[in-house]
Amino acid sequence: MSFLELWQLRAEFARRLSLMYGEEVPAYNTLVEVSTEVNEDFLKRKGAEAERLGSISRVTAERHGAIRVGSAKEMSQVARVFAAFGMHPVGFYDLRDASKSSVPVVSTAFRPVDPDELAKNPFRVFTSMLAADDPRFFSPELQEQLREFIRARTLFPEELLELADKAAANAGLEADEAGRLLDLATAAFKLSDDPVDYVWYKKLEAVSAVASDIGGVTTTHINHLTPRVLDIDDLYARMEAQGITMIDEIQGPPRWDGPDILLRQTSFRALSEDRIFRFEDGTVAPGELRVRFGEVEQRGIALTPAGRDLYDRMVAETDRRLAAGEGNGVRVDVARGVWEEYLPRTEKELAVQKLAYFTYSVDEDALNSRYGGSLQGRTASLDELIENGVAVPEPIVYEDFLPRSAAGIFQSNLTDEGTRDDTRTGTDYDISVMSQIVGRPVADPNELYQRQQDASMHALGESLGADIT
Ligand code: OOG
Ligand code: NI
Repeated sequence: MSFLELWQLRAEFARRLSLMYGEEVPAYNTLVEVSTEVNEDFLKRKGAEAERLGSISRVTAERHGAIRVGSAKEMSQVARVFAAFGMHPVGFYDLRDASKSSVPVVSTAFRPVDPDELAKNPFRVFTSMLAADDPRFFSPELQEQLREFIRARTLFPEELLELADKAAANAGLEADEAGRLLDLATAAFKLSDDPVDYVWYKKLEAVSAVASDIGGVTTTHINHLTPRVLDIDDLYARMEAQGITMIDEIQGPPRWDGPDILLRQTSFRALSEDRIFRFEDGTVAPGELRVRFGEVEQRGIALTPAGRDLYDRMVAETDRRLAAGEGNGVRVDVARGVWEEYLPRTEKELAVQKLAYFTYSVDEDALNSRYGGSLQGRTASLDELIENGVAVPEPIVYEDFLPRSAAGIFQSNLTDEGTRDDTRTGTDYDISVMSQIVGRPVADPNELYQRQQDASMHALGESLGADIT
């Protein structure tokens, strides 16, 4: 019998979810096919440079999923499930205020945290919890009904949770138990054909389509599964050429001829799906719901807090210029102008200005020509080594999400704004509250990137025998 390690379980979990979602939402299969073509063509065009932000095998297999749960208890359970796949909570996102529409959720993402694990398989899941206690969205009566409805359902059977704990404790499972874990975990995210209580669903939908998707049904499901591409503009054009209407814009940074930073995403609305409704008089009839969609993303370099501040200022400046009527109201054109003014045009400059995270390798030729082949016992600044070409910065990829894009993605999925009473004060959530909810510490993404960069600087010093300042 063979033993499967967590990364093998994770890769198989991602593969099974992908197969299942492709059956449920056929447009997803088209998206994956087009993504694969885009990546192959990019590799042909760019050669080795194409793989600077991840090997082609990693990128081609790479997906993120999105799921939504209804309570702290469900959040802590899903955390146990993901731990069995080596996926841990990273980052806190509050989407309640990030959107014009009513999006009553707070979120984290479960993902591998070690660079080696990410390289083996980077599957991650953006996981949102309904803020069912937020009085801006839910009246006291509705809060109580929601709590009751969610308390009465079981998203994750006990057998799944126990197997998941065992996998996490033993860093893997034997093949037969692994198979069972994968069956149960995949099934937990399948779109259910249980009847949907029409009146209850519509009551929640009046507040927010996100609330009804989470609290209006007795199960959870994958909301979308997102492949990664190396050229999202190319993908966008090819999908439109296939007759699939994408949302108006690519979210996040614009295309420009400097380094790709953070994350660019776009999406299309999936078709309605058949569901069964149960009406007040007890009759049951088929109907349709349209809650899922297709999304695709391109990932860039992770920014330091200073880089992120700059990014936020660039976004604010883009908003300001748009509001002032510049660029004919085309956001990406305005943003490109802002990027060209504010952001360094090379990775090297991003590294020297400490705006983004990098690991470093040694260029032996530069070491020979600049320092006679050795820096043994000497002191050198990292800036000097970067400028001289001895320390070559390699970008650390952004593995997380952007709240504004996430809100945009939620929003592109809604036809109705929903309701929100802003005269009331919302409930407080932050990363430490989220840690309590999840039942384990939610990591700060910047700490993970910083740790990776520090380890690389340390290794650089060791290999050069130099003291790097
Ligand atoms: C999650 C939306 C956020 C992303 O990629 O930013 C997201 C959801 O719709 O549940 O997936
Ligand atoms: Ni997404």
